[in-house]
Amino acid sequence: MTNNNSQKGFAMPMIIAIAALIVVVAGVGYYATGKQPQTAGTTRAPASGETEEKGSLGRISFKNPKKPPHYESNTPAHGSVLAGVPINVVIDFNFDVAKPSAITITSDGVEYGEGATVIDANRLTLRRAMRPDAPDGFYTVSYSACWLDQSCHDGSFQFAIDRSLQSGYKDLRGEKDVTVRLSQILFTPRDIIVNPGTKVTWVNDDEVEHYINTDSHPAHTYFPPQNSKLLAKGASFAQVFGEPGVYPYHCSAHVSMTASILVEAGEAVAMEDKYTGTVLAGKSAPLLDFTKADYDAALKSDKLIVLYFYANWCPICKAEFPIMQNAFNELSTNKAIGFRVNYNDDQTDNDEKNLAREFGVAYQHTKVFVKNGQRILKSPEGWDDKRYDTEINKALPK
Ligand SMILES: [Cu+2]
Repeated sequence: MTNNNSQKGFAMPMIIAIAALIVVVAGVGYYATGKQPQTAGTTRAPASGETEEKGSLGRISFKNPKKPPHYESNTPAHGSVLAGVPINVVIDFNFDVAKPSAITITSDGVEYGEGATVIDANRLTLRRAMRPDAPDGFYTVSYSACWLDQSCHDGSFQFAIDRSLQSGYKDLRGEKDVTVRLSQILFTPRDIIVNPGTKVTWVNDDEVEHYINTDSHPAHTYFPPQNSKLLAKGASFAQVFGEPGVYPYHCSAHVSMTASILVEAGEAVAMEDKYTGTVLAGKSAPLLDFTKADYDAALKSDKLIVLYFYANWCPICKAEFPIMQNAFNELSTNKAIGFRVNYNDDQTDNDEKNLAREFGVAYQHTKVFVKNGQRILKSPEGWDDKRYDTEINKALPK
């Protein structure tokens, strides 16, 4: 990575923090106690009272949740940080709830709950809509859960909204129909932004069976239309998302499968504006100066990633890299993304060192192809323009 972008020094710590947060979320499994999957996507649920530095909210500290008798779960999850406003808050019980149960959702003393508290038809869920203009910040949900015997019981939990987390989402607002593949026990792409009215279709590519389930687990009450039947290989499930807001979801069969849909009206952010690294070539398929944030975002897509390990003292690199730039300029696909990764020179940073180590790169001018997180090619040979064309086209996702 070269430091020819003055904003980079400022933006990188935050981006690394977000990237680290995403990794943490991906790696965390069930709650130790409740057997409940984490809230999906770029959100997480730290242990109660845990303090974490992340995103634009700085240090985050959540109080302990208060759980009344017969409490089961809630969405958003306690301690989760969401990339947008939840469409509603739901609290699930294993006992019939009754009037006058009530939910308040406040931040800095302002109420962001909208309309009345609703008791679902099954009588096990309390629900309240949230104002779509709720700002970034911390939210406390306080509720009174009443039983048929008229006794009421207090509970509370907290979550946060941090829209800067949207930088980790794949912006698909240019598309009316979006497909998410269930592949290798993951949702791909995982966290996405779509326009209101977009139809999202999930297709199972795996041999194992999957579900699409709205949070929480196992109540699945946040947005009930987003609950599929068991999906065998080749089976699909579709849902149109109308109301703006964030939709955390998961697969009930696999803890690694959490994701999030953000429904928000707008234009897809232009690709060039989305990168933190300098664009060195390419239009539909960009070739970038490596940054960890851009690389991590690419890893979350189904794109072919082409890495060039480049040393600024190496004459072969200097001669070959322009050939790679030409190759990217001529690509008409948006299914490839390239990175120039500094290697063994005075501009090599730790992320770049780690990447070289991860892929066992022993020489400068080595090319590495990565697809779906797997290294599919490593070549230390010098390539001409024809070889670039052949190798990239051969490896592009179908
Ligand atoms: Cu699954």
